[in-house]
Amino acid sequence: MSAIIKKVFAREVLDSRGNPTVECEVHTDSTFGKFIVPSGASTGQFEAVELRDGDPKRFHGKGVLKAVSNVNEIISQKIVGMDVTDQEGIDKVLIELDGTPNKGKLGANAILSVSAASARAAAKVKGQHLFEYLGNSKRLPTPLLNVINGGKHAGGKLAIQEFMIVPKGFETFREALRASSEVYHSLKKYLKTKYGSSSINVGDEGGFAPQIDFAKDALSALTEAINNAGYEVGEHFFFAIDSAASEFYENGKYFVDEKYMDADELLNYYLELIDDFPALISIEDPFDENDFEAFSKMVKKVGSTKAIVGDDLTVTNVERIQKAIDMQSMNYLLLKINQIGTLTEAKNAFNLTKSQNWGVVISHRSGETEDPFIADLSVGWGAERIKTGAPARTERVAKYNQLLRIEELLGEEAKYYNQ
Ligand code: 2PG
Ligand code: MG
Repeated sequence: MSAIIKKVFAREVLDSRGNPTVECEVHTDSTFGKFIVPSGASTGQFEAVELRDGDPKRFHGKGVLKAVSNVNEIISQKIVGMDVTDQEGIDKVLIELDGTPNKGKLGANAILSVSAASARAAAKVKGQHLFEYLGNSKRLPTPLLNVINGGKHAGGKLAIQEFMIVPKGFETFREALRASSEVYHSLKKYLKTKYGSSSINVGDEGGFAPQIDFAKDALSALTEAINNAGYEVGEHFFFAIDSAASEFYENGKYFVDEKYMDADELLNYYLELIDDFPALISIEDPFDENDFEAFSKMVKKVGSTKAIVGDDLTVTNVERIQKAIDMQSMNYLLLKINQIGTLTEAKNAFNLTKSQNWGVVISHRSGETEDPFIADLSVGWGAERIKTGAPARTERVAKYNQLLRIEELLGEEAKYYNQ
């Protein structure tokens, strides 16, 4: 089967929030691969640029026709004729063609659409499943399921953006997902009884967006839900949070749980939360994205037992990850391919993180699509964890369902991380 790229074509489609995004198809003579680019809301200041048209007459300025035309008119000319299995070569051309440090010229959305669609097409050319093409690992990641949405992903007062359940006490991914779905539904029942029916409206990532004001009440609700579903906190389920703290940081102060705090006070706040909820095993972006120092203090305090995860801090960018290594600011990377724009650069970020024996969470965005690419990526690369929302809403479930299929395909060889 010829591996030569014959056509590269992009179009504007919608994401899960109803905003436009880029879908790209990369064709060879006999097959093609496609990819739809996701989009964040609590985006890090140092992420690669998502190119938007800014034309107020279309999609309130959010159109992506420029990015689409950059694929169709500029990128395609350089990529057509290349070997689709040469991922590094393709990504190198994309990076050089853009020529800026933040992909601001062509747009990381344009660039990533081609990079990831190429991988899909290449897997087909080689007759492999995407996860096999991407890497050799056969482990299924532990999911972090975001079942209570706060911050920018919901309309309530909860400052902390994500309250996640982590099913660790299970033999297989399928069992872990089943139990998580049970907890999700038992949470729905609990929230409705305790906080009223408007509390079961959902946020951007499919988790409930209840009128809860304090983080400890959200974690207590998770505890109740887990117990009511017949499971034990600290045995079957653990907790993870994503503070996305840059979103509630202004002029040197963080506003959480109706209080203004400086970085030291916020650190104490987290330590108390951990004391009250020892099953809280992972804290993402606990401080502002520029405060490597505060992250580092947190690692010193709890890093031997807790995952301190860099997302907005490191934005899947090797330079920022290197700074986090130099300052020992984290011990887990949140990896989002659209933060950096090509698979090769995302892989470099992964490898650099692994050189420290740190863990990796492969993550969705709050604006997602039906594309399950990151499910395959998490298995192929062997990431310990995946973060892809609640076990509800198709753009989230698409990834979990793909992991079920992969686990089935791997049969005896499949292993569930339980990390
Ligand atoms: C995050 C993500 C995904 P967003 O902060 O980790 O949950 O949110 O895509 O809005 O940046
Ligand atoms: Mg985050």
